[in-house]
Amino acid sequence: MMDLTKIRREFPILEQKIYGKPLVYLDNAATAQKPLCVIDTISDAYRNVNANVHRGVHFLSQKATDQMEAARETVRRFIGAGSTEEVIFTRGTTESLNLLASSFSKAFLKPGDEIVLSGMEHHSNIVPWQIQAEQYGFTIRVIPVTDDGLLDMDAFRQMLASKVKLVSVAHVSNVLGTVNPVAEIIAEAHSKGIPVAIDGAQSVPHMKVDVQALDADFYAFSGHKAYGPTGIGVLYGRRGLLEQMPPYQGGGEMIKHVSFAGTTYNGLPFKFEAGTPDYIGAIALARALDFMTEVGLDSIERHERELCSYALDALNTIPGMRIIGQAPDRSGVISFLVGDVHPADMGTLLDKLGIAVRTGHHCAEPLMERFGIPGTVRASFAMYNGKSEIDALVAGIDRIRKMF
Ligand code: 7TS
Repeated sequence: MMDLTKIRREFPILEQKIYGKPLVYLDNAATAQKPLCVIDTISDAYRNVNANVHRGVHFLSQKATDQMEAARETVRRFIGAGSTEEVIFTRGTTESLNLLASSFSKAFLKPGDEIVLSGMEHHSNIVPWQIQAEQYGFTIRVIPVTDDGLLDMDAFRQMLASKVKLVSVAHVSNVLGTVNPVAEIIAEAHSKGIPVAIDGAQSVPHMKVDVQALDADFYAFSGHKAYGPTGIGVLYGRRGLLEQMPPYQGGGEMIKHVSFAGTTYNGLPFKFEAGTPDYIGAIALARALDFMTEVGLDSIERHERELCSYALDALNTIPGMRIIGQAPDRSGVISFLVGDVHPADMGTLLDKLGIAVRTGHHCAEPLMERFGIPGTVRASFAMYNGKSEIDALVAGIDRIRKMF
């Protein structure tokens, strides 16, 4: 059992009052709040450790480098990667996917090739591929989404018959909460020799992820959604593939030797980390991941799933409630519409009650189009949310509904 009172004490922002009402923070899929240990780690690192990494002989530079590389090891362990050479620090999921799209396309994709995405992707797993498709002439195919908000796996299997060179899909949908069967997707693709990239932005904060057990070839996530700081994220990549891929950006750190006659690149993972990295962010991300480990990934997942089914039951009692996404296997994200109330109106009025939700298309416009809706209201949960907050949400929605 999770001790919610104890956990909530670690998150000072949750004590805030909004318009005189206790903050009910249900926008965790956008970003999670930070525990004191992460805030303190950032402060301590700037006070006591700060110096540029990987280039100084002096004491502080060594110390910062050691802590950054220890952070890489923490990430490796947390996601079950085989080697720290396979753990690339980026600015977040978006940069991880842009790096992947850019370098993978340059190395492996040509006109006539295909890649497979899904109809429930975040724009950051769509647009980077469209940009590269313009340059390299490959075709993007899309796994359809069923009425319940699941991937159409039969359609997916049929797509693999052709010239597919990569599959890239979300582990968990940021709109529907659907947990996609990524182990099955990876096994199916691998049986045809096709590598698979997973967008883990909405999974890593909520469940135990093991990239080797999944046999994923690439796995991307953001620190800020996993109780870590903004501006830091990770791209895991299988060594054999990363070695064949060209650098994403050029600059310091990513080179072995530079001359105007020609330049040689650094080894993994530094080949993909041009410029001064966010080493303070990396150190604080490691603290956030350790914090999650201390609380327990199993406990976090169990708690959030319980909260989600409690919320679904309660929301379904509201007249006019329409939940978008009915997957049996789901994570703590619930999108909904109520009667004719516009999502933006619902969000604005909930805010007046101190309840933070997100409204709109959630950077998944193709998915909105699929369901024929302009947007949704979305409540999303984290380890520190409790049933009383769901009760506040449900009471708030019911009150607002009656105003229309
Ligand atoms: N992929 C998924 C599945 C996401 O949910 C998000 C962010 C991203 C990628 C991009 O992550 P970033 O950290 O690089 O921005 N999703 C959301 C959201 O649902 N509301 O705000 C951000």
